[in-house]
This record gives sequence, C-alpha cells and structure tokens, in this order.
Amino acid sequence: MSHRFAAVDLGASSGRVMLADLSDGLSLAEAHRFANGPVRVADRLHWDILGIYREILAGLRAAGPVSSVGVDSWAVDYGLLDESGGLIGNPVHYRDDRTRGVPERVAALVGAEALYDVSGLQVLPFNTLYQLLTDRLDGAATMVLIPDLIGYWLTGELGAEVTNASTTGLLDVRTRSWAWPLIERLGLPARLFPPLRQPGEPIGGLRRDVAGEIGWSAPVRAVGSHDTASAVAAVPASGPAFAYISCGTWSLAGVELTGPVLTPQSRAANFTNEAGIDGTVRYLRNVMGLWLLQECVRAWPGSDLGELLKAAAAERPFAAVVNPDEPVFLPPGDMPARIAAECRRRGQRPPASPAAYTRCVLESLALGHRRAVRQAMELSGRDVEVVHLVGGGSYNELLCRLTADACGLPVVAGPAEATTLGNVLVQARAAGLVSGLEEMRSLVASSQPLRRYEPSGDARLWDEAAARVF
Ligand code: ADP
Ligand code: LRH
Repeated sequence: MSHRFAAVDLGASSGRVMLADLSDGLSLAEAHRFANGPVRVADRLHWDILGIYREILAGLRAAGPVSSVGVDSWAVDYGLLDESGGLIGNPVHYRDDRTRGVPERVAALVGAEALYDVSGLQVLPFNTLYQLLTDRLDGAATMVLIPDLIGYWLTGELGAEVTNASTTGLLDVRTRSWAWPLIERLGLPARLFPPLRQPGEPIGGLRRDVAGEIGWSAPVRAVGSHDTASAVAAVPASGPAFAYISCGTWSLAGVELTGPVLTPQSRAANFTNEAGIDGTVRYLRNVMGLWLLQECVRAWPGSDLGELLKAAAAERPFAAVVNPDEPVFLPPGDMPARIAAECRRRGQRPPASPAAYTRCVLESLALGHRRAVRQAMELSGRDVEVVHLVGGGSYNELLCRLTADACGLPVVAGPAEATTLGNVLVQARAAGLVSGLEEMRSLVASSQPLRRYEPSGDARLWDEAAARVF
C-alpha cells in the first residue's frame, strides 16, 4: 500500500488538490490550485459548481495515484438532486441574501431557545435550514452538502458526513443524528436528508468515468468534510489548554470541548457547537475573517497584498477600528466604502489610503479574535495558554502579531494548510498509519513550519479600542 493520500479542499476563495506523503514523517505538495468565488446571475449569487468539479478532476489527474481521496469544503451550502440523481439548479452561495428575515420567522415558530437546545448552532443567516426554507423543494429527492455532492459525483454514493451536517441547524447536537422532530416542525421533507456517515468511513471507489478521466482509481473516504473540522483536527496543540483560530476567508475562533455548551449565556453570545472529529465539539464563533481584506483588495485594482501588508505595519496604530462582524460586511461589494461608513458611524475618521484601510481591517480582526477567544474561555470554563492560528491567515505576520497582542496570549502560527492536513490525517488513520487525534497533532507539530508570536505592547490600548466598537 502506498503512503500517499489526496485531499480535495474547497475554500471559499480558492480550491486545491493536495498530495500528502506519510512514508517518512508527513510532507505536503500542491497538485493543483484554482480560484473560487461567487458568481452573480441576475439577482442571485451562485457557486460555479461544475467549474469547481472540472478543476478537481484536473487536480486529481495531476496528483497521480494515491491510497485514497478525501473531500472537504466550506459549510452550509448544498445541491438538490432529483429522483434520478440529477442536480437541480446551481448551488446558491451563502452570501446571497435570499434568507433575509427567515431566521426571525423560524425563531418565532420554534423559539430561539428551543432551536439552540436542539442544534447548539449559532444563528447565521445562511445556516442550511434557513436556505432550505427559501428553496423550491417539490422536485427534490435529496439535499447534498457540497463535499457530499462532490463525493457523489466521484463515486455514485450518497450520504451526509456528520461534521458538515452539524452546520445545517438540523442535526441534534446531543445524539449527532438528524433532528427529525425539528425537521418535521419546520415542514421540511424527511426524504431530503441522506444517511449520515462518520469521518474515516469508506464512501466508495471512483466511478469508471472518473477513473477514465484522471487515469487512475482509488477509494474515496469520508473525512471531516467541514473544512473547519479538518483544520481543527490538524491544530498542532500538545494538550487541552489551547484556543484555535482557523483563519482564511473566515476566522473561526474558539476551543475544543468534549461536550456542548448550551447555556443561555452561550446562546446570547451566539457561540456554536459544531461537530468535530472523534466526538469533539468545536465551540467557536465566526469572525468575518480575511474576507474583509479580500474584498478591499478587489476594490483596488493593481494592488499587491504583500506591499499592502508591509505598508500597513508602518501605519499609525488604532487610528480607526470597526466591529468586523457587522452584518453589513457579509455580502460582496465595495468594502472600503462600507468600512468608511462604519468608522463614521462610530465617530472615527475613515482611513485615507489602502495601507490605512489594511491596518484598520487587521486591527479590527484582531479585536474580533480577542473577543471570540475570551468569550470561548469564559463560557466554556476552558483554560487557554496558547492560541493556534492556522489557515492562509497564518502567513500574515502583522495579523498574527496583532492577534497575540490583542489576546494577551502567545500565538503559534501555522500550518497554513491545516485543513488539508486534517483531511489526509483522517484518511491515514483509517489506513492504520496514525493512531488518535493526539498523534495526528504531534505529527503536524513535528513536520510543519510554525512561528511563535509573544504578546507585547500596552494591553490598555486594546481595551480602549475594543470599547470603541463592541
Ligand atoms: P479559504 O480556505 O477560506 O479559501 P485560505 O485559508 O486559503 O482561505 O486563506 C486565504 C487568505 O490567506 C487570503 O485571503 C490572504 O489574506 C491570506 N494569505 C494567503 N497567502 C498569504 C501570504 N503569502 N501573505 C499574507 N496573507 C496570505
Ligand atoms: C469556512 C466555513 C465556516 C462556515 C463558512 C460558511 O470555510 O466552512 O466554518 O461558517 O465557511
């Protein structure tokens, strides 16, 4: 048996097919990377799912033969399949505004407390249950989440991997099975929800047409198919006293627990209890993440991220900050204009240059990280000695330094490809090459480049900045 595994990892800003080799430690190589993002058609935002699938096939062809393949992606979004397994329409992007007013309607029908008690999920306007309630379901036989849709196209086998199913709002957080009474109460057809599968379970072999296209065949295995579940599985922590920030398009900031926190305080703080690998709970909150910067950069044609970050490091600290989680930042559009409006609303002068905007975004994100990490500690009672920052954001030295200063805790940055690592390590474990979560994490720690940032500066300045926006 070869010690090579392929990870298909679909992020909201880029997709990649990565190749891991565990024959001597753990090494990672990029077989293929491609841009990803929303496509607006008239007044609806979609994913280009067929384009994504084509790039996945190109990536698998480039990767060459492996022991198995795992697929993960961003959460909550789905495709609807008809009776014969055909995709009905193009999956809608979670940044579309079709669910406006739906969370409020559901809360009025079911009760916000009752809903949280069943699913343990934070209210985000794009949670799958809200999207489903806006969709035409009459011709639909099955709802498949994005990684399960890719898995279906690769193997012909249908299912719902549990870590990602936990982001639908329709999974019972205690039993980790579909919340049938809630599904019925909402009037959603039970037929839509395929059987659940666990990370590590085999899904099926590659279909003949796929094998023909890529030139080889291998089994596809379920992994933590929610990208954040895979990322948290690969956090290079050595004990329980850590917080994590999975920092890419979003910053998912929180702690890992053995059971959910379902208190009124937790609900009020909009903390989520998502399903992790091996029965763990990812107790976290979504912080708006580097989306803020991505959308700024898109508004400044010709700008270069590296140059912007260098210039931002020299900008005056705390000139202007915003609450990164303002709902107004969620949709695509002119981000600098929205940031300027938020600054004015809070009585601050808006930034005057791209470098100043970049500084504002990074300090604001650091404030969001600080708030989420502190609340996760308070609400769960978990001690935290170190913050692990993983994902593409770990390349951003200024953000890592600001996060350490804001949290008043050391930040260990890396790996940038934590999601991919979590994906392949679950496959490697199923193949008997690694044991538990602990060994997976120590393999990441010993094989991947990490950087440590100690907190510095005047903590009172962060308190003052936080008081300006929260
Ligand atoms: P996702 O998985 O959500 O698509 P990633 O984890 O790939 O996101 O992170 C993407 C983000 O990482 C980019 O928006 C960018 O801000 C940051 N990033 C990537 N590479 C670098 C780099 N070399 N320097 C600074 N930031 C980077
Ligand atoms: C990050 C992520 C996050 C979800 C969001 C929709 O990629 O999966 O965990 O909340 O996308």
